[in-house]
Amino acid sequence: MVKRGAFIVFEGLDRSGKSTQVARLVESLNQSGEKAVGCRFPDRTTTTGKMIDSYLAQKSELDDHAIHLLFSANRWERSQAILADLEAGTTVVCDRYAFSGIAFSAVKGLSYTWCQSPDIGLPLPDLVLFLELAPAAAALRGGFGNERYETSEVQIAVKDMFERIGSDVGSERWKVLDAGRDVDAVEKDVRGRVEELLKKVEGPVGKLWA
Ligand code: DGP
Repeated sequence: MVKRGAFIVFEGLDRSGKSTQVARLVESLNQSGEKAVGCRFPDRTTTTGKMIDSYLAQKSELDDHAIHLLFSANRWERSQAILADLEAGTTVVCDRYAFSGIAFSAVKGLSYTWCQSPDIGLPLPDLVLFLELAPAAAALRGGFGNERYETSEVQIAVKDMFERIGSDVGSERWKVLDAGRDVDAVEKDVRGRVEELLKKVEGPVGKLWA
């Protein structure tokens, strides 16, 4: 039987370096002979993703509940492909996931448990690497653009919400990494944690919030 792949998620504030670390991890795993693919949410290429992109670019308005459900649908659309990769022995490294979903929606005042519910049953990550960066430091990194949520107030509130989510997920699965270090140092830390994980991944993929 093929050993299944690991499901690894990066979370963090905007500008915390997630996309760079996802790309580097996928490349280094493949170079060392571990099959790995990257993915990101929101996936802006699908029909729901295009609606999300327009909302984020502030070209359209949507009720807070409706956009939350669209973000969740965007994850469900990809879920079978993630499971298929994992079962085929490919590690999946994902840039944001359902934890961003709760963090960004709950800070708008939606109920935390209501925010969790549409994501119940999604593939459960084996490891969540939370790239921690002070919101002020994140804002200095190239500044914010014009997308919705790219303001210091939102990012500060989101950071607090991520802390609550991390404690609900539990420290076995949720690891906080200092993203204030240089890119290579963060990459080395990531790689060390992923090597530990790959030694022990086994059994079926779990279900989120179940
Ligand atoms: P990115 O493509 O990683 O820059 O993310 C786009 C923005 O959308 C970012 O500010 C975080 C936010 N976001 C990501 N996922 C969700 C989600 O599930 N729900 C909500 N409300 N916002 C999200």
